Amino acid sequence: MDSLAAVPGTGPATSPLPPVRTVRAPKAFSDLPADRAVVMAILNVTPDSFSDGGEHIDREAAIAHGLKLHYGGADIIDIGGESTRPGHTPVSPEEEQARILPVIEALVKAGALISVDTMHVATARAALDAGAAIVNDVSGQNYEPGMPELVAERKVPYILMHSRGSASNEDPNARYDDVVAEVLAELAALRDRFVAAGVAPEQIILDPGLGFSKTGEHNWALLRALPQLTGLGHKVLVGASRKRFLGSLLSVDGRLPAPKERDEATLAVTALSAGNGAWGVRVHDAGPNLDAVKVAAAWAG
Ligand code: PMM
Repeated sequence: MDSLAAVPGTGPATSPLPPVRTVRAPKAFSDLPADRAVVMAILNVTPDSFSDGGEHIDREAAIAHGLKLHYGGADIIDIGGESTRPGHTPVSPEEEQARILPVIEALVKAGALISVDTMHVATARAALDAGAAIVNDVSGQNYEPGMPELVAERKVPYILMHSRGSASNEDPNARYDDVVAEVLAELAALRDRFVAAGVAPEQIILDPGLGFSKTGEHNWALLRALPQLTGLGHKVLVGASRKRFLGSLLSVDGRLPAPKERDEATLAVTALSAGNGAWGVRVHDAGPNLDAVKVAAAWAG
């Protein structure tokens, strides 16, 4: 016991040594590791997100959780103030900003690299002014006018996620003859519109948008097609964490495990995504996912 306690991260809670995952996290996009997939940790400052909704709506709780993610293995913290869950209550950009800006400022001060998860140009701009370094936009085809111009002007990385407009698998748009071919074509067309507006191709990170206008079968087909997606020539981000299709996979007698009971399945998706060329994974539980991407990198050699 005593000899184990000399190994960082294995000691009791009172050990003077910090846990091994307490790394110096990247402060700029250019500091992100290139030898393994990147871990983007989710921080929803919302009352109604499907997994962590309501847990961090209080500002102090959100900052505390962000610090835990920052010191616990996250390379990037993705901060959002509006849930995308089906049936969510839309929030005004003003309310969204009131929720997230103080949290962004505090975490930037602590040295964290922040992306802002927003569909609103005004919120993206305010978040960048507050120190965020990346824009994560889940609006897909319905992006707000002015978003490409803002991203071009600020020269920041932009996560362009596929969506036909809804985070519901019951979305009437969730119909495809060939989900892989259609999602790839729609992402490429959107990418071309952003590039035409002056965004450099290197700024664009593509995301298949698992669960957004997609059923579980669509999600699995897109995960299987990761090598084709990376073949479009951009970094690719995968957001599977705790999502319903993992719940359906694990369900027994029709009972779906709660979102937090899907973390081990999430780790499996993380390792396989990293092993199939994903640049990054967007996850709730930073530390274990960091371990998983390290395993995938070691495996790949
Ligand atoms: N999923 C959600 C929210 N934002 N952003 C990207 N880029 N990719 C995703 O898959 C994605 C996202 C919904 O999940 P949450 O409610 O846990 O944040």
